Amino acid sequence: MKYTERIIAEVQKKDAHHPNFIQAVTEVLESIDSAVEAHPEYKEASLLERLVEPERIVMFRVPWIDDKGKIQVNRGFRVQFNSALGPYKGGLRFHPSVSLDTVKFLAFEQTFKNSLTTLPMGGGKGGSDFNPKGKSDNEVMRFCQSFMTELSRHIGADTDVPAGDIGVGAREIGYLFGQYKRISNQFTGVLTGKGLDYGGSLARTEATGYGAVYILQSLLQDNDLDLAGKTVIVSGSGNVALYMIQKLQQLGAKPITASDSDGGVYDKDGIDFELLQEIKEVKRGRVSDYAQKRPSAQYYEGKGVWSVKADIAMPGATQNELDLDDAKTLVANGIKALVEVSNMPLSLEAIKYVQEQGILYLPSKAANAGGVATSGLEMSQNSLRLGWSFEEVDLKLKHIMQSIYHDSKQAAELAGQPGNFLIGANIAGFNKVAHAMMAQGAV
Ligand code: NDP
Ligand code: 2IT
Repeated sequence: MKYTERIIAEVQKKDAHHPNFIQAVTEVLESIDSAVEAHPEYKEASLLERLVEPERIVMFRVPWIDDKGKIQVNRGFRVQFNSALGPYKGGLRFHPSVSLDTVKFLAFEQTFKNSLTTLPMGGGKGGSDFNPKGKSDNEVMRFCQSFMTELSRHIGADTDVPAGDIGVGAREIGYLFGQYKRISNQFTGVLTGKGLDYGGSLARTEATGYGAVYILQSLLQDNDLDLAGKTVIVSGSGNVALYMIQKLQQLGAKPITASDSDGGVYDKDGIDFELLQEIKEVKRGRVSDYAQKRPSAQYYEGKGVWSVKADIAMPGATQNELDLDDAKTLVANGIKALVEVSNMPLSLEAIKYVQEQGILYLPSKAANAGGVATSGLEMSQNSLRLGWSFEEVDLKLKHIMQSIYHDSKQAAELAGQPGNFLIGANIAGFNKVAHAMMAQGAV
């Protein structure tokens, strides 16, 4: 049995109750096999055993008082997965579906993604099963203050730097930062995604969506295709999906769908970015509100957007949003490219199918790395105690996405799998982490 296969089997056994984590580990280990086999010293050093075991997991009670004066209790998590390349870095997710499995898979993925950015960041992720939806601002604030009261013991600008993810945006980061500052008596870059008035970076809000479109551009150009004029199906309507839609339009493409957990909208005239932004960011509304305001839009309750015919698909909502049947529908509809923008949006079978069918495919570790890369740039600005212009940050983001494309492509070629960006991104991300872990000894 190969070393990678043995470790996958061990994780399946040890973490049998963590299916998403098993899925993420399987995807990575299967694809880095050639890079691992080329270095017998990795097996000697039990490198993979260490790579799949988080350095530290913190789980805690989050009690908070709702508007009726009742004490509510949620569960909080922070998984500090790997610090070989820098302080733990990764977002916080507030969603009722969040479990230890969710944050473990995300922190594992984050380790390789952060490596791909080439910035000095280790991998971590956290969150809670708290649902911000339908809560008042005061309730969200009291929850965030309680959450940070415990989390503050475990993080720091040189230790672990959280950011946003699903359910954690500018409002939540503001409350979390305020409480950290109050407890620690320090104004430091302990969180990213901060407001522009208090240490945030220009272009961080837009970065994940913009970055995904920049790397899509590299992929299309490399294949003699033009982004202008292409129709794109997008899922989600949160931070990532919104700014992906904006950048696609700026570059002449036509995004025609958006969705949330209640349903999807198809707008034959192309999504009206300002209207969707107003509904989602200002009013905290639903995509069904969008459909009501746009005569050209159709709303599909409870349905995904994958049956809409288009040139390109960019899932941007959550994990496992496309299974094998959805992938077959996309291929049957003549899709040319699929860019994963949410974390782990495709099942293992769906990825395999899309690749076998010769669809241009970019995995999420490469495609959504622009968010955390710009968080890395926010950390740099905080350390320097100065701020760069939007154009400067955006240009750096563009260069990072181009170099992720190039490094992943090159790693795939070296592995004898030209054009396989799953293998390329995973190997390029893994190599750096592996070298650093070997250099740092048995830790
Ligand atoms: P938001 O909370 O801003 O938006 C999430 C969107 O996805 C909403 O439209 C939400 O709909 C939908 N959604 C969430 N959970 C589900 C679900 N279980 N089923 C169906 N729809 C769902 O989050 P982001 O836009 O920040 O994150 C989207 C994805 O991108 C996530 O996978 C995240 O991990 C990833 N990502 C985010 C980065 C960032 O910088 N923010 C960076 C890199 C990756 P509803 O309102 O109904 O819940
Ligand atoms: O999944 C991700 O990369 C994020 N949610 C962003 C993490 C960060 O630290 O900016």
